[in-house]
This record gives sequence, C-alpha cells and structure tokens, in this order.
Amino acid sequence: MEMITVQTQPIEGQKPGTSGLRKKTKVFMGAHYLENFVQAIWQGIDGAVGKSFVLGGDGRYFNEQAAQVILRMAAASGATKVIVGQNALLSTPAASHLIRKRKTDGGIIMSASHNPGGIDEDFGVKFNMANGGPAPEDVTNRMFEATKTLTSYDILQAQDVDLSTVGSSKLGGMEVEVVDPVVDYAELMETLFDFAKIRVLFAGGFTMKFDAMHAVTGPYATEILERHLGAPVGTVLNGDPKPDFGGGHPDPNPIWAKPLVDLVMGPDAPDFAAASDGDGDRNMILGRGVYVTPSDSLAVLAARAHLAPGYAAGLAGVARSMPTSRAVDRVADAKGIACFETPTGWKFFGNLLDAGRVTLCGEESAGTGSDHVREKDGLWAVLLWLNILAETGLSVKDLLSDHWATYGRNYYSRHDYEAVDAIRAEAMMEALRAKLVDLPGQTFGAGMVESADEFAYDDPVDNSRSEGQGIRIVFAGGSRIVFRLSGTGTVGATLRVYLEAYESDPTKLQMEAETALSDIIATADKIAGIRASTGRDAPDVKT
Ligand code: G16
Repeated sequence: MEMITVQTQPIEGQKPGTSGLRKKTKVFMGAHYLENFVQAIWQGIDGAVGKSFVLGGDGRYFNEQAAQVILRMAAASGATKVIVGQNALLSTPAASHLIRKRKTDGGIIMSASHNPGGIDEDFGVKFNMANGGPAPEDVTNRMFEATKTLTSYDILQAQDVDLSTVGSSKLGGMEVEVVDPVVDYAELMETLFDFAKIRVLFAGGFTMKFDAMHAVTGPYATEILERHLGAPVGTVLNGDPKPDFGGGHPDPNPIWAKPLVDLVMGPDAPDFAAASDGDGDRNMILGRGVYVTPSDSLAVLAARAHLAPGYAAGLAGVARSMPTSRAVDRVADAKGIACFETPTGWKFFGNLLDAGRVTLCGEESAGTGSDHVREKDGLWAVLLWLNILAETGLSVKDLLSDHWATYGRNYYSRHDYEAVDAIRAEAMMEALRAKLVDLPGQTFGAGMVESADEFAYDDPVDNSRSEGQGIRIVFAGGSRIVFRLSGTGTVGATLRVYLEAYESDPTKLQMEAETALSDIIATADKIAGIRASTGRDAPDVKT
C-alpha cells in the first residue's frame, strides 16, 4: 500500500448548504470532486491526524464507492480508526449515536437526504462533530474556504476494504471497524421507550404501516417494529434499501408518500402509519383518516413526551426552526418551559441540546428529535408517538383534536416553488427586503401587519450570529407568512413560502388547512408577487 499525493485545483461551488454539500451524483463522481471536498473537511477540522471517525450513508448510488475513497483518504491523512456501517450503511441518527457512543472525533455521512438517488440524481456529503451533530457554520465556512485554495490531497493506493462483513481490518496504519448499523441504535431506543407497553398495544391488534421508501430505515424499522415490538411481518413497507430508492423521492410527505396517505384515508386504513426519508432523519405521522403536520407533531410530542420513560422527568425546554409553526410555543408556554426559535438547519439546535437548555426540537421539514442524539430522528419520533398512543389509548385523530381543543390550532402549510431561476428568486427576496420597513400598519386580507423583518439568530450559548435567515411577516391575531430560499436544492433556487394562521374558536378547529389559510395565501402573493417573480401559477409542492 502506497500513500500518494495527488495534485488538484480548487473546484468552484463546493459550499456546504443547510446540511452538507449536495450535488448531482455525476458531479460528485467527476475528477477530484469528492476528494477535494474530503480534503477540505480535513482542513476544516484541523486535520485528521490521530483522529477517529464514523462513516456511513443512506445507500444511494455511489454510496459504497465514495466510502472506499473516504477510507483511503482518512488512512493517508493520519486517522487512527474509522467505524463504518456494514455495506457503508448508517442512518443519520444512527451515525450521530455511534459518534457519541464511541466518542469519535466526528463522522462523515454520505446522503442527500430526501433528494432522489441514482446516477442522474443527487448525492451528498456532510461532516458531523464529536457531539454527533452537524458541523456548525464556522466549521463549514472553514471547509468552504479550504475548497478555494487546496492544491493537493493524500490518498492510499489500496484494494477496496471488505465492508460486507462485521469485524476489524487494517488499511495502511488505520483500523477499519465494520459494525452492524442497527444494533446500537435499537439498544438506545429501548432505553427511551416503554417497549413492553408498545408490545401489548400490537398484541391487542393495533395496526400500523411504516413506509421505509426503499431507503435506509428499512432495516432499522424491520428490526425494531417487527422483531422487538411484535408488529406483524409486513408492517414495514418498501423495507429494502435501493440505490435509486425504487425510482421515488424518499421524502416522507403527502406528495411523495402519497400511497401511504391514500391508505390511511381509505377503507382499509391502519390505526397508525408513518414514513421516513432517505437517511432516516425525517418522519411523517398519519392516523386513520388524518395527516399530522410536522409542526403539530412537534407540539403533540412536546405536550405528551413525559408519558415515555426517557422523558418522564419533563422537558428542559423546546426549540423549533423559525419557519416551523408556533404550535409548540403554546405548549411551552403552558408548561412554563423555554422555547427557542432558531434558523432552519438542525445544526442550530446543537448548542442548545449540549447546554441542556432544550430536550426536544423540531422543524416543519418533517424533522423531530431530542437530546438522545444530535440529529433529527425519524424512527425515534415514530416510537414516541407509539408510546404516547399506547399510554393514552387514544386514536391519532382524537389525540390531535384534544390537542387543538387545549391549545388552539395553528393551521399551517408550506408552498414550494422548485427549480426557479436563481436570479429571479434572489431579486424577489431583495424586493421583499426593501418593503419590510413600510409593511407594519398596512392591512391585507390576512389582517394588519404587526411586524415584518428578516430573521437573524443570536446563539445564546456561543453568542454567534447568523443573519439572512428568512423574511417573516406577522399579522395581528397570530397569522404569519415566512419567505425563504432553500439551502438544500441542487438545481436553481427553491422558494419556500410558509403559511400559518392561528385559530382558537372551538367551532373552527376542523377545517381544511388550505381553506383556513386562503386569506394568508392570497396575501403572500399580493405582498411578494410570487407568480410574477417565479413565472409559476401554483407551487410545485404543498406540504
Ligand atoms: C435539511 C436540514 C433541516 C432543514 C431541511 C430543509 O434536512 O437538516 O434542518 O430543515 O434540510 O432545509 P431547506 O429549507 O434549506 O431546504 P435534511 O433532511 O434534508 O437533511
């Protein structure tokens, strides 16, 4: 085995977004592309010498080849050990757990999350820190700076490591330990939830479907739901991970997981259904005849988490990303606990979790999690729901109705305009920015504007400041519109419009969201001129 230094030059556009670097797979497969970025990762963390890492991915096309390159570069760059999921598979939350449990210096996760996979689709790489959480902005900025100046990288010339068999081997001077990707994670879940109680629920005939969408959670869900908890075989659908996710978008929302939504709305609906995404950190929750928005799910979990053993002591506090509905704020208020508002991106929860200031956090983008790891966790959310359903004996629908009757309802929807011309999208945001100062006091269909600003976050733990995190317009009575450009797309710009209306009138808690939000939707277009700017008549995706 020989270590070689390969001459390279900076490649443009390797700026990590909301969650790592995501590009078309063919771009990642291009000459030096992956290698340059991995070299930039080493530079961003002051080198790999003497360090240990976790490595795994969601199994999408190029996953294992990329893992072999990363291993050879880690070995050449002085790392002492890399713990790899068998067949280079690890869900994002399982990787976060392994980093924490095995006290490594961080980990590399290969995923483009919910984006489709395949040679013509997307690939991604992100770095997680020793706390198990996504690298914060100062670190990703250092990586980006490194991508602009690097001139070479070191790599070992060696045969591929056998990643199909659990066990340890040597790659140059570095140890490679291949581990079962599921075992440690399943053990962790058992410490948080009342598995015995959930087993009784299933034994009593409770029915469930979990759509793994041919992505990484298949093996996790099958092991935990069917083997540990006794759910009937066949509870997990699409449980075998595929490099192209079976040709679908592994995005657990009513658009991409439509068959599951149709099932719960139909005559053969199970009591409970859920889905997870490419890398297992997102979740969608459904009950018979009902879809639970991610924002409502966060609020319900915050209200009832104490029913699960891992959270019996109550919550230190909660956090949500700014565009997430303010339903959870009402729960926090009632419980007298802190509620933090952070920018979009799980990385912003890390400091609050590390400092013990929050126990639960979540995002409108189908992410919920707690201090058990430093990533959002799809299956964890499903298990917490199951634990709550087992404890209360309520149906999902009744649990939601009960929640709204107690706290009021934050009607909520997100409209996405995808692959919009980036220059036009930026121009629309710029025009909105210019309007902000004049908006307060003006009246639209949605009511009078109470405040309008561009969100900036001052981290209360490390005092760092993040600016330009979305434009928010708040109306008297609690309605709100947020405009943001996504940081995870790979083509053009994705405009996200987040729409929220609060309702406490008991006779108006069961409306269709789009009906309840119609004034807000019209007001959003009126203020921002969305149709004119994007050239689109309607959003591509509504969640
Ligand atoms: C990532 C981030 C999330 C974020 C989501 C959407 O999720 O981890 O924190 O909410 O993207 O971000 P954006 O609105 O910028 O597209 P994932 O599941 O894709 O890793």
